Amino acid sequence: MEKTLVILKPSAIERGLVGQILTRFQQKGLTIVGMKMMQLDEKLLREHYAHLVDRAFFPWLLASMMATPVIVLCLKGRDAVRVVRLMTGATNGREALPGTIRGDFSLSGQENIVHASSSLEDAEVELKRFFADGEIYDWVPQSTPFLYAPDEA
Ligand code: IDP
Ligand code: MG
Repeated sequence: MEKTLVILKPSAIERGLVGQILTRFQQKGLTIVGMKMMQLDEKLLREHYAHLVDRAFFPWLLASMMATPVIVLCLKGRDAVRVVRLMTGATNGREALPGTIRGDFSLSGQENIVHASSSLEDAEVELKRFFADGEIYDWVPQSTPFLYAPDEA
């Protein structure tokens, strides 16, 4: 089973969307195997957003991501990385399709509610970045036979 990282960004925390977003992932059948609140700092964000540090908007992104504590999630499921990206929608909330998290909750390219790992390789690196050893609980739900066929689980 794949694992992926989701961050409920300050835009989700400040707007009181945490419950609705968690509900979406749970309704889909994804398993929460890690979850905690943490305050991000500049050092960690420069690693996490290394591909964006030279962009003019990076100082705004930094401030935005440090504005409140965030909630980090590790979600587990079949093809979880791709499934969660589909549920997240396009980066810019104005372009994201209705039905996606960004499409339903955001009008912004920056204040776009959630981060989700974009590939399996990124997910592995990002989960190590945000979770310490012992903070991910690899439990198997009793409902697994009602979520997957035998060859999917
Ligand atoms: P992603 O979050 O959809 O993977 P990335 O290109 O990796 O998109 O960008 C990371 C984050 O940086 C975005 O989620 C958004 O918060 C912010 N960002 C990306 N592009 C812009 C922009 O053009 N203006 C402002 N913020 C941006
Ligand atoms: Mg990205």
